[in-house]
Amino acid sequence: MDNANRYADTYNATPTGPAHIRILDSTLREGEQHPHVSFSVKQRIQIAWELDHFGVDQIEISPVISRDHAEATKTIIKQGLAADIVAHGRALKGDIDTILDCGASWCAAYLGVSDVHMRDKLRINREEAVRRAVETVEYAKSHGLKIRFTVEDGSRADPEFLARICKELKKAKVDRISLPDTAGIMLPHGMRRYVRAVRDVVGDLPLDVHVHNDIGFALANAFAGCEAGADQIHTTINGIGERTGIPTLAEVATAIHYLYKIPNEFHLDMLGDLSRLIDTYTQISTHESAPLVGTAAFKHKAGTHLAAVLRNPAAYEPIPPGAVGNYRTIVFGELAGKTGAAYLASLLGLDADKASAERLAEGLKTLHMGDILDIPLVDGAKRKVINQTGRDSG
Ligand code: HCA
Ligand code: CU
Repeated sequence: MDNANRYADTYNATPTGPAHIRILDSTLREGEQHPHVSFSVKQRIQIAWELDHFGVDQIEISPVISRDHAEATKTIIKQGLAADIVAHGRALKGDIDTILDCGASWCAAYLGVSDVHMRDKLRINREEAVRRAVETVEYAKSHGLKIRFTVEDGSRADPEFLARICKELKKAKVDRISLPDTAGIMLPHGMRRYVRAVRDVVGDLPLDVHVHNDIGFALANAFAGCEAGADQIHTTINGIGERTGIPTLAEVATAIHYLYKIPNEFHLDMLGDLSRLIDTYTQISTHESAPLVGTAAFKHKAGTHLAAVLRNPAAYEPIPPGAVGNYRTIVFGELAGKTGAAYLASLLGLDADKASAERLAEGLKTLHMGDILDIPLVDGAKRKVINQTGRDSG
């Protein structure tokens, strides 16, 4: 079978694009900032194990929220997972102390650097912000921690001030800087400029991108940021987070593998189960048309689509559903057409000649939405219908 995506791949090719993109998953930190989401300690530990097995590079959790978060952080750190456990807190010595108390080796500290955050949230001036940022990094480093510093709301900060604080962070030997789009206001080309502006002042210091989805650009912005020199994207399972959240683990990992074609060791086939696990623990059900993991992500309805998919699923699918732990479904409803009808008959063990397939298709047209049958498409059945309609399986 030829590769149906090959010309699209040519358009997508990024000859100077990122050689490697890492994933930090923040389901246990940003994810718990989603309304009504709060995992139990046991659930946090299980989620950390699953994320580690999936193959993310870093797992973020905030021990400073409560005693129970600190307990989960300590226990997760003791598991000796392959992923770094990044303990997240404010740019305050007290938060670093809590993090140290958990036995962490990696931490992340955040501080608002936009005028609106400094003036109306923190009530500090620029000098104070620089002082706090530098002090926090020096304090963490002096205690042997690796530290990522987040210039919160950086996309809305005065670029001159942003450059200054990033320069100071580098001087203080910060290990990474996270460039967030905290209010979800960026466009992909704006995100590129934002990352490049910081890249220009910090040289080869590794940069993360943490982008919110308020207007729906988060996924595009995350990759735009990586094309401009960041090397780590923040995700959560199902994209949960403050307000409309951040890019989903499924979308980011799948894009790294299938679109950017960057070598990786992600277990993409865990994505469906991971999504359902978080649905269960949060009691928030993922929308059926959620990319990759939604129940409709590989569901085909229109007769023309069914006819094509029965011969070659690549006609209407970007990747095989099993690769991301999902499955293909055929909808037998008013749009199924003759091919769909013949296929349905074959599934029921009936021999449908042309005339009865047409009659069945007419009957399907009278179905109401509630009567529609969703049937997972299996390979054996596919071959049957192809024989029946006299088609070559190609
Ligand atoms: C927050 C801030 C943050 C931090 C991101 C990061 C943001 O919600 O408290 O640490 O990389 O969106 O700016 O999530
Ligand atoms: Cu955030």
